[in-house]
Amino acid sequence: MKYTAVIFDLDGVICSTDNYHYLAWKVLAEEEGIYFDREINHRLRGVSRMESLEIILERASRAYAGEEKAAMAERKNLIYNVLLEQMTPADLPGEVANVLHTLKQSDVKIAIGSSSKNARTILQRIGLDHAFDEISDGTNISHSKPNPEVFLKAAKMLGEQPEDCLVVEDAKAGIAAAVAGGFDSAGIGEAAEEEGVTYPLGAFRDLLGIVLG
Ligand code: B16
Ligand code: MG
Repeated sequence: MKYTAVIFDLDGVICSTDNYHYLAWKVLAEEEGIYFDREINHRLRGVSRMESLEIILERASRAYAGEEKAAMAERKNLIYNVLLEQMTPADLPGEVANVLHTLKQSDVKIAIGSSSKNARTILQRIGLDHAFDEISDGTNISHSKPNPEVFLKAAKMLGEQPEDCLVVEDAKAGIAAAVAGGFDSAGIGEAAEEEGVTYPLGAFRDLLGIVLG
């Protein structure tokens, strides 16, 4: 076995919640008359809620006070949570479910390493609330990716060293966080092209060959 544990990012790796993030931010942006599109939304992957808002406000025509920003982030989260109510176990891809099951059967520890404060809600909606050994998410970190804190905390919770864990990511910020923390990484989609990625993943199931060797 090449790795004793695998730390999975959530949004864009286990399930696809990026469209809900887009739709919720779009409501806010339109209310404020700020230009926002899917390309800008792409830059929000793996980045915290407040940092996402700062990226959106780059296009604003006026400055926003701290309390206004906090209220906007809270409102976005309320809209996002309403959208999340549509999610069901059908939103968990079968290939992902199979890989998680095989890793568990092979005694590989699995954890979540997500910037989201809604990670537990999402996992519950897709039927994975008891699937992971540990969950490190936006509720237990002070620094968002590309800071490695979320992955270092996940490794610590698992009782593993970074070099024994593989991080699976879809975002530039996530691969940078893995590199900064001393983790090998597997990159999905565009993250497969990122500098520093250890394994570009063609298909999710390729993880099994990498981890179980
Ligand atoms: P929340 P990940 C990230 O999830 C999303 O990719 C990013 O777009 C979002 O801003 C961030 O979570 C915070 O989410 O508002 O729910 O706390 O990719 O790290 O699983
Ligand atoms: Mg992600």
